[in-house]
Amino acid sequence: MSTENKSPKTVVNSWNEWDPLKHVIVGRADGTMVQAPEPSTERDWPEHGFPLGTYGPLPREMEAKANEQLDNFANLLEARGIRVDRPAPLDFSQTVQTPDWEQKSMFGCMPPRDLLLTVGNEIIEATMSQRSRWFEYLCYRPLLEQYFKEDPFFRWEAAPKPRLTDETYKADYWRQWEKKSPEEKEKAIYAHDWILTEKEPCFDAADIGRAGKDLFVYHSSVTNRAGIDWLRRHFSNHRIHSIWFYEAHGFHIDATFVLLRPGLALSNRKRKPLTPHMLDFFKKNDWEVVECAKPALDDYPPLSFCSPWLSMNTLVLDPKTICVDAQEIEQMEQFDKLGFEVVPVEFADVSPFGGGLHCATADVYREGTCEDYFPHQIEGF
Ligand code: ABU
Repeated sequence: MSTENKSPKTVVNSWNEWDPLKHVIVGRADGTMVQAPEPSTERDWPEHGFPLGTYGPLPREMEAKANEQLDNFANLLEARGIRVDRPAPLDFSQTVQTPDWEQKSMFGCMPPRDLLLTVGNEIIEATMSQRSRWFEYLCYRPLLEQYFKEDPFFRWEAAPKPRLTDETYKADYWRQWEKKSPEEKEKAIYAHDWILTEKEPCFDAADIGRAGKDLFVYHSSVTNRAGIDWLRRHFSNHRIHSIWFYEAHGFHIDATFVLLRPGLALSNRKRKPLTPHMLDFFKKNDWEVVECAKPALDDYPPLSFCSPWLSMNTLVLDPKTICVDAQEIEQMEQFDKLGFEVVPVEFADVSPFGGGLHCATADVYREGTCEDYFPHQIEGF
């Protein structure tokens, strides 16, 4: 598992979340930080040594456990004949800056899915919307350079780097949020009144669910309308569906609404879709949308910004085989009943490093072509 070339035949190709997986990137936990405060993010975990305003590397023993689980996962995939590449971590504790701002720390490179969006023979580096993650693409450059040399058809793209000045964020958003009454918070959820303004396009790649011609994009706290508009113009041969859910400050579609195989999607049992017509759209195209099982955890694990809904954060190896966090007994049982071969993967220690099995991976190659799984479109969705 190095960035060295193990297979001379790199081909970038992946159109959806389920075709047979043959080549994937698996992240690393090395040096991951509790990020320094920035307009979009403030960590406040006093009971675990990081009160508001403080930052620093996640404890070394946590990092070692997470890396062990990531390495084991990579080995498991390789044993199934899947090529695995790994990113090159940086010193994430360093201060970074652009002409517009200085940020006291970076984040890490555990979740490649957040940054890399593969659509067909193209990989896009997402804009990201946090200053601490602005330079994260550098961890993947050795791999992307390699793919570019090896695959003459690989389209290497980067979305416009956002300025991320104070104008990208609503002023004093978090203080104002704390002052809101429950009714006002409810109203904000329905209005998707999140921290990003529409100053410039912003999106995380993990907000996009891929189903051939149709791409579903979560209008979340890290993806704004301008970001969705940029994706719509960029993927002009695709249909981009902007969706959102009942969740304050939700982010990333892969713990909220997961496309499992043609005709089957998994929906979060708490974060209901708020987009009009969304469920009708799936029904009209003969897709079954099932509610996920009860997650193993009741709350966020220590030092993790990821929710218990990582229970849904799974990696489909092919339409019949799915990797699931081994602690998610009920979710595994549900997948079993839905006809999947379930591959349990010990992964609970990875959560504080930015996600679950889907987050921890980015597709490079899945067999298959661009298909139309939704021939019946609905006006306005
Ligand atoms: N990156 C997926 C995490 C999303 C969530 O915690 O709900």
